[in-house]
Parts: sequence; C-alpha cells; structure tokens
Amino acid sequence: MKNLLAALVLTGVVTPAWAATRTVTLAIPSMHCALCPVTVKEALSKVPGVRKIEVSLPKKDAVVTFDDAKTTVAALTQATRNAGYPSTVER
Ligand SMILES: [Cu+2]
Repeated sequence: MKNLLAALVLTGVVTPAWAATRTVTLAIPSMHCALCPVTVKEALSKVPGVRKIEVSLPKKDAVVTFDDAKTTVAALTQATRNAGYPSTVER
C-alpha cells in the first residue's frame, strides 16, 4: 500500500501531503539592463504557485519562492526562457 502511494506521487497522480514551499536561485546571465529584471519578474509571476520573486540585475539571478505542489523548477526556467532569458539553477 505504501509502495502504491509512492508510485502515485511519483507519477503526479496524487499531490503529496509533504509538498512545501521551496526557494530556488536561477542564474540568468542574459539580463543586461534595468528593464530585464522587470520582464523576468513578470514572466515568473505568471507561473501558478509562485509566491515570491526577487530579481537582481547586478547578481544576474532570480530568487524564486514557490509551492512545489503547484509548479516545478523546470516550469520556472521554462517561463524565463519563453520570455527571452534562459536560466539555469544555481547551486
Ligand atoms: Cu534589458
């Protein structure tokens, strides 16, 4: 029974009860002027489950807090890429 539940969670059928708020830092090297962070922030804010976004032009990164039951890091990087700013996860 436990294995079945784990399998359902892995396949995304069941939302895990332990889903939580996560924070990820995305490196966005292509940001080059004051308008870029605005565009990036707007793109990220449209992703469901995103709670908080802090974009830094000097650091060329974005710190995103999101609900991992509603979205994924892949969806976040996809959103910035679609806006014209490819990003990678900083570790
Ligand atoms: Cu710009």
